[in-house]
Amino acid sequence: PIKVEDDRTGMSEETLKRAFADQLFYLQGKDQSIATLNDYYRALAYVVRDRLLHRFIKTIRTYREENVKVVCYLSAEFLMGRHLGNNLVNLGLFEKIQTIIEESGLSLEELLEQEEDPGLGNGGLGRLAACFLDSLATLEIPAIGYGIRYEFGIFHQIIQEGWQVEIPDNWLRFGNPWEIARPEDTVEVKLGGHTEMFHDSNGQSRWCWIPDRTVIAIPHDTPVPGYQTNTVNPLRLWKAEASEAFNFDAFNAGNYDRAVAEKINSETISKVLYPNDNTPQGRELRLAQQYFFVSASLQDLIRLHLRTNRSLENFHERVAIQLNDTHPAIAVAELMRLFLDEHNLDWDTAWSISEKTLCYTNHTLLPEALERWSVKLFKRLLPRHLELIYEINFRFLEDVRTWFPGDDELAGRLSIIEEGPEKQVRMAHLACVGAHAINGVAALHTELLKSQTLRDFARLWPEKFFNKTNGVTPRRWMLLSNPKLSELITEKIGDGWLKNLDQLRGIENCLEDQTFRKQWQEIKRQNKQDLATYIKAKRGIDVNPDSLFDVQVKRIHEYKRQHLAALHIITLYNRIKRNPDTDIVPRTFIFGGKAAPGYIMAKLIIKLINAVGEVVNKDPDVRGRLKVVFVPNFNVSLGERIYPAADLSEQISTAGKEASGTGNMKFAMNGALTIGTLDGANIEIREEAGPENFFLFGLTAQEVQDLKAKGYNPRSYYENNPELRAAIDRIANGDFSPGDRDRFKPIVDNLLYSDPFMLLADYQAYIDCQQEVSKAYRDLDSWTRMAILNSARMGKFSSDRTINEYCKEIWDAQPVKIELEE
Ligand code: DL6
Repeated sequence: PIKVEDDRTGMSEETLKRAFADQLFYLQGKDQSIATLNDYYRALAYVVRDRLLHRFIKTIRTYREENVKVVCYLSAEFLMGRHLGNNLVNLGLFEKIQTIIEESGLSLEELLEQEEDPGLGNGGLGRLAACFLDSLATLEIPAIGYGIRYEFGIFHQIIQEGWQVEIPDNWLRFGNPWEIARPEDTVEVKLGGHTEMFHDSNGQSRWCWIPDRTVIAIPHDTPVPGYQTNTVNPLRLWKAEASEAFNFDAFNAGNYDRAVAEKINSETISKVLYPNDNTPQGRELRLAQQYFFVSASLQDLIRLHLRTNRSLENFHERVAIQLNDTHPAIAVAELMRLFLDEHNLDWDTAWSISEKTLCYTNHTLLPEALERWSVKLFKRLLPRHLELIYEINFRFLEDVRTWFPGDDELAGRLSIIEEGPEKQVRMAHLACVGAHAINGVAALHTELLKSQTLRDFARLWPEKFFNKTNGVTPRRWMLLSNPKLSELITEKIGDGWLKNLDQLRGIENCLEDQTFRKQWQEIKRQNKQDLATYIKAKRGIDVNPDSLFDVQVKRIHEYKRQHLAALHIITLYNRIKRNPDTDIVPRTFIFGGKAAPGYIMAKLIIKLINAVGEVVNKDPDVRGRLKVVFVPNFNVSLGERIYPAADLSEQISTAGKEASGTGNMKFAMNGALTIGTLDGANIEIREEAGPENFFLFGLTAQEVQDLKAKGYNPRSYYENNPELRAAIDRIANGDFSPGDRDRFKPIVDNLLYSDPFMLLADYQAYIDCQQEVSKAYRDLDSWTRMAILNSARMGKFSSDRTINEYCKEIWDAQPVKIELEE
């Protein structure tokens, strides 16, 4: 056996120092006299990667040798965030490396800042996938994340004159030390063409697919370590390349242009992430992306399976595939195609194995966010899959008709194909029919799925439905991002909470300890000061760390109602303008989040927030008591700075619209109080924290529906509420758009004449509730008690709890210990 050199694995300070110098010299080709910060970052990254690699290799070997069941998480997005800090934390090397780096006269913080934040996701859905990978490895569950290695991740957002401007995210420009290309595991993915009836020598006939192009999928693996375990699971992301042979044919035929065009075309597939959150883009390239990574992943899984198993009959006993929303739902048809056309299983066997393997998570209730693909497009890109979908649908609807004879409407509602002027494939229906488990991501969300969005499926198969309330990893979202608070907690209750977040309850015992409360407060104050320094550097705005930090960071979307928060700010401003001596609690309103580039209303909301800031921040009457800051380019790294510094977490979506939310959990863990509606996981956060430690306002999901049904007239709220009217008038009059009075007219008109997200109905309740918030903040000690209780009671929202539930109730997956030889 090959003996691994100690310099690559050793964890002692001596070895780590030597390894650092070695990597700098031999990998970066530099010594200390000429090395840049980026050289040091890369040298350190390789030191850490080396320590992951032998665990990684051992993990994979163990899985294969023990023929274990593996969880495969198929997701079009993985919003991993920076790797270096997290890997140091999970390997238990953070402090040691910090000392070494500081002894070399460098700052670890500065080196960590050198890493590009890999933004291969849009928001909650992609970040959830990343938290799940951390929990899977920490719980020692054999798992693979499968996705796309986008060359360009989510765009960088800059703010110019208050407007969002998008800059391409060329994150791979300087290489990526965390990934390892595995060209030997390349697979081919076919696209296009047509199908033909094929007769074999036994007189059997069947359809077969004659594709017209092939794309090569090259896997790039990123090791994902668990916290204080030896498990290091792979995140396997596929890069698209042109098939050599294909280009060659065209090239040889003298068609050079076509060869080049096809090469570019193929490589486009993994070029860029679609920057849409909760609003799918019905583009052909997007469907090609989905099929590309699903096909590559399923082929990879079947290959891996057949390496240690004699047949596919036990595939579902060795593999559980989770579909992260409908983006990978084409897996239902692709798995059938592979089983039938490539591995010669009969339909019933193939279907039974496929169904037992697949599980589907729904992440949205917004009807416009449910993916549909036109049958025409499907036929052009995936003709064989369309046939299979028709066959699956035919068999399914036959069953429906037997179970509910005569109910033709039911069959129409359940059908995978939506009839109409242009026929569509309903991807959520495909996923529901093809999976044995369907889940929502918070209790209310699952209830609404069962009673509304997927009602007919829930009637058909109640046993398929589960709730799996989301969670987040406390390693990144507490230990790494809020080290001071984590240290204080560990000092009081030991470090068991990092693997069992329920233990946080232990800090409730310190509630009466005044010194503890003071320490807690002081840490929050320091985190706020750090954020204030960052804001000053980025935006040139002075903010007062003793003011209440009122924060809303998330994608910009009308249903999330950033503009309701803007109406609150304008209301406070109006009060000051009416009476400059009015007694108000100083607040800093911090916003962050990206708008989809084509979402005009969301972009206008960003402009409005910045415009309000321009006026409020500079008005002498305000005397600095209100500050409005839009922090550009909200991403995982920025989240790590912001959550620990928040006093108030804004979770103010229209009830029934936010599936779960996960930022809400990160805030509360870090001791922010929530102002929120009864939506998504807010409900469960409030239950855990205690209603007395949560600022609740607004219509319930039921009330929202009732009001809509009754006939909602937003204008009557405007007419009958002078403060609301004054706030909206200030926008409409052009006070925030000098020289362009009508700039915000689309927002004003939308609110007055349709207001689909019912801001006006919730306005007064929100303003009153904010008044309660201000009152509570005046007594900082009592506020701190509530903050401590919030943090102490967030154990439920560890993604470890979520993953444990998936393992037991959906995946039937067990932990596997990875032993390292000495
Ligand atoms: O489940 C993760 C996350 C939820 O916390 C958010 O509430 C929800 O909006 C988000 N859903 C999506 C849907 N995108 N699509 N399709 O991002 O999922």
